[in-house]
Amino acid sequence: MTFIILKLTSFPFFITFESKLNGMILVIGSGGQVGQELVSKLRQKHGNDAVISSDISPLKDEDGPSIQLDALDKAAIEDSISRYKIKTVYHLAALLSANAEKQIHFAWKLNMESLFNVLELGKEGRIDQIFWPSSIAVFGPTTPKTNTPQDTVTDPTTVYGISKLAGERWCEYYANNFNVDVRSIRYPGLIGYKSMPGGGTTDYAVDIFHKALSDGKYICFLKADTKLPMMYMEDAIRATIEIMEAPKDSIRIRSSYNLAGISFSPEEIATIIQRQLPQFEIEYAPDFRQKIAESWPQSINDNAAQKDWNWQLEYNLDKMCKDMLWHLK
Ligand code: AKB
Repeated sequence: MTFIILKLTSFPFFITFESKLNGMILVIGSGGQVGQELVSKLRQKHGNDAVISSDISPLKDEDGPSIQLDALDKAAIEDSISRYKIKTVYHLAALLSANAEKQIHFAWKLNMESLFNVLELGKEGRIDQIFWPSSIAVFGPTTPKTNTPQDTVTDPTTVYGISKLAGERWCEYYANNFNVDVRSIRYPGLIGYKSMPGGGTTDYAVDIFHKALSDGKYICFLKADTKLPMMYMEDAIRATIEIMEAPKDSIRIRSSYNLAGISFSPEEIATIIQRQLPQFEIEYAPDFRQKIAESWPQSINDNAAQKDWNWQLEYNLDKMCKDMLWHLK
């Protein structure tokens, strides 16, 4: 148990609080869509100085310690772990589905080797806990399309999906054979107003809000009725922190947990946006991402996450759209 001194800049005194942290937290890939919001939430919770953000490019406007770190550079990660007394790693660096199709070998290298770098640190007992995100991309065209179960056919047809499925198997292997405390969630498409997604198939669901407000019009790269599971960032960040804080014994699944989120199609979200912005227009020009989207489930069953670590969703489609538009306006 560590005691952390938190300096409140708006108050001329220090407060001390007891944190559940046994050491510092490192977030690898902090510059991405999830990283930016996760770092900020973890800093609110544990204090700015307890969370080291890191990315391959230097990060700007940081509220706490930040380092430049290549997820493929094992020696640099090891050095940071020792130097900053890191005990928990959130490893987020990856190439997402659409980008990975353009650089298949690099995507495989980045997504797999960087995971091994972190799992090995867990095996060597140098860190206590690892979070690594998986994705609905582990599913494929022969997976049941609706209410997709936790354990079912996984036959991904994208490089990203193949790397996430392989990663899940390795996480379970390191947990079972080397007692590594690695925890994971199969993220649906993520939607937030603070950060932009980078190179995924579900990116349209963020772009649509920005274009609705700036241009009053959006040209969608998926067909109107392409239903996919998505989740508001508030819920996704809460899920990430809740799974990491759950008692070790309650995490029965060491590959990755399904999270359902909310399922909708481009035409459904456009209709909801039109309620607040009646002039908004949407057109459809499907590209290569349509095939990827069609290979993924339309809705997910997350009973296992609900049962094991009490997962509960807070944002439905209406609530998410209202919050997105309010913040972006
Ligand atoms: C993507 O579209 O690649 C990601 C994902 C579903 O993992 N958002």
